[in-house]
Amino acid sequence: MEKDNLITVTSPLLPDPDELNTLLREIWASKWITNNGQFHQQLETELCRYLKVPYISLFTNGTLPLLTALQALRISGEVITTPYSFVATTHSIWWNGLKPVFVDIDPTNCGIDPDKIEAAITPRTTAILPVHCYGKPCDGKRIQQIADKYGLKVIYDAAHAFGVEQDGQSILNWGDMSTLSFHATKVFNTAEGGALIIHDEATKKRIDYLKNFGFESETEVVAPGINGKMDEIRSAIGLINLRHVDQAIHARQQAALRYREALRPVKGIHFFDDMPGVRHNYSYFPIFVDAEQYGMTRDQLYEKLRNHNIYSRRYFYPLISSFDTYKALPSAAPDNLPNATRIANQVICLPMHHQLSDSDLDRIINLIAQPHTT
Ligand code: T4K
Repeated sequence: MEKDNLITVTSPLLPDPDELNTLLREIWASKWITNNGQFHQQLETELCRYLKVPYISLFTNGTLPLLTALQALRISGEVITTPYSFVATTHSIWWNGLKPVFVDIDPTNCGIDPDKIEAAITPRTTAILPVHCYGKPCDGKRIQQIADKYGLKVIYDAAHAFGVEQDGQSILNWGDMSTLSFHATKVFNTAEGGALIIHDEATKKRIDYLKNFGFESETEVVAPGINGKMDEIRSAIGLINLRHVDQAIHARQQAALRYREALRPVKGIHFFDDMPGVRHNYSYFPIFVDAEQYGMTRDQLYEKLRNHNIYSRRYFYPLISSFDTYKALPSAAPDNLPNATRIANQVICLPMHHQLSDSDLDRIINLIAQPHTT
C-alpha cells in the first residue's frame, strides 16, 4: 500500500532561488562575505523597522545571543528560569558558569508562573530568564514588578516570538534584552541565525564588540568576546524572507483557525485560543491530550500520527530539568514543577507552517478526531 505523503512539524520559508541568486551575485561582486557587511547592516535596519524595536544585533544562531546577553549584563550567581523550553535556554545559563533555578509554569500560557518566582529568589539571584513559549507572551508586567522589587535583570528568550505584539507594542522591548532565533524551523529564518534586541545605543555597541571577539578596533579588545557574527549569505536570505513573512504568518493563522474549529468538539484535546490584544505569529500549534477524557495517551496519539506519516513533535518533552546535567538541582524536582511536568506529558505540537494544504490539515484533524482508530 502506498503511504500518504510526509507532513513534518514545520517547513522553512525558502527564498526564491532567482531572488537569492541576484543577491548572491552582488555579494560575489563585492567579495565581502561576512563581518558587518552591507546586507548584514541592511537586515538590522529592516528588522528594527519590522519588529518595532530600537536596536538589534544579528547573530549566527539563537543560542549565542542568550550567552552574550548574560555576559553583557554581567549576570552572576543564580538565574531563575523555566524548565519548559528548548535546552538552549538553560544551557546558556550553565555555559556562563551560573546556576539555573527552575520555577514552574503557568499552564494558561506555558510561561514562567510569576506567582512562584519570589519563593525562588535567594541573595545570589541576579536575573530572570523567561521564555515566551510558542510565541505566547509571558506575564511581562508581573515579572518586571518582581525584578524591580529585588533589583534583578530580565532577559527574555523570545526565540518563538518574532513579530509578536501586545496592545500594538512589540513584546521584544520588554525586560533588559530579548533574544530571537532565526533557525530553519522558525516563522522567520536565515537558515541558522538569531538576534539580540537592545534598548540603547551604548549597549548595542557593546554587544557588537562582544559578538566579534571583543574587538573595538584593529588593535583593541575591550571584552572577552566570542564569534557570533551573521554572514552576508544568511543576511541575504533574511532580507528576502522578510518580504514574505507576513504572508507566511497569515497562512499559519488560517491553519490555526481550521485546527481550532475542527478540534474544539473533540473531548480530551485542549489547545490555546488567541489572547486578547495580542498579534500572534502562530509559530507552533500545541495540543494537550487528557488521556482519560480522550481515550488514548499522548504517546499513543503521537505514534499513530507517525504511522500515518505525520511527524508532530513533543515540544517540550522531556523537561530540561530532567536531563542529566540538571536533574540533581533541588529546583529540578518534579514536585517543584507540577504544571510543567503534567504539560510536558500531554503536549504534541501539530504540524504548523505556511505550506499546509487543506487536505494536509484534514488528514491530521481526521486522525485526531477519531481516537479509537489506529
Ligand atoms: N530558545 C528556544 C526557546 C528555542 O526554541 C530555541 C531553538 C533556542 C533558544 C535556540 O535557537 P537556535 O540556536 O536553534 O537558533 C529545533 C531547532 O533546531 C531549534 O532551533 C528550536 N529551538 C527547537 C524548538 O526545534 P529539532 O531538533 O526539533 O529540529 P529538527 O531538525 O528535528 O527539525 C524539526 C522538523 O523541521 C523536521 O522534522 C523537518 C523540519 N525541517 C527542519 C530543518 C532543520 C525542515 O523542513 N527543514 C530543515 O532545514 O530542534
